[in-house]
Amino acid sequence: MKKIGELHVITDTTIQSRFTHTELAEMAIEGDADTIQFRQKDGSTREMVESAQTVQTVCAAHDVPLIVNDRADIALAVSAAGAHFGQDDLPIIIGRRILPPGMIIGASARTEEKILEAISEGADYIGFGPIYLTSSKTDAERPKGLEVLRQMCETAPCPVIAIGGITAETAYEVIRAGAHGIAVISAVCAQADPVAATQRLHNEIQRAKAKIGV
Ligand code: TZP
Ligand code: MG
Repeated sequence: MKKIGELHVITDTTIQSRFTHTELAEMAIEGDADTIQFRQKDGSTREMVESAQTVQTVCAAHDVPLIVNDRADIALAVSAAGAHFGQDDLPIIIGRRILPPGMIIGASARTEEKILEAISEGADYIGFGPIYLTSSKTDAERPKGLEVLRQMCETAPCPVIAIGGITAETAYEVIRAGAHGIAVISAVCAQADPVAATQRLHNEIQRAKAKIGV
């Protein structure tokens, strides 16, 4: 099984404009994020490749995996560690066919059936959410809550990365519910001090893991 990080910081330049993707990646890594996800929904492919390439340079310098959201072509173009696909993106089975076998593939799945389907098609981890209310994703579903997360973590034969409205106040309970890790946007990108915010999330994950004994 591939090693999947526990603190995925998703760089976002739509909910804030103070920092670039690369600056956010640098700060998140300084705060001990162990995975960076590049998520950019608009702009030209050329811009996206250039931006993802500078993020990849930072990630590679620190030996932190970069996962590219939605775009297998950009993940390949910048030699990212992985790609993450939602239910409307490239089917996992096709991603697995066109991406190198060593590449991490993450899949967003919201039901038990979709989780098992994604894993059978070759996903290495599942992104599950939103756990709480979020304003960072325009078409987010209703929050699933901790109890559904707990059930999904029991079902999933792979690491589950919880996403959606997770903060330093809730990271602990999310990990205690069984999530392998968390993915966040606003809890880092929209904070006054993204380095300190990442560090706090990291500490909360460690505190919960120590309690569980993993
Ligand atoms: N997918 C489900 S919720 C979400 C995504 C991309 C947004 C997460 O952002 P935040 O700010 O951590 O709630
Ligand atoms: Mg997507």
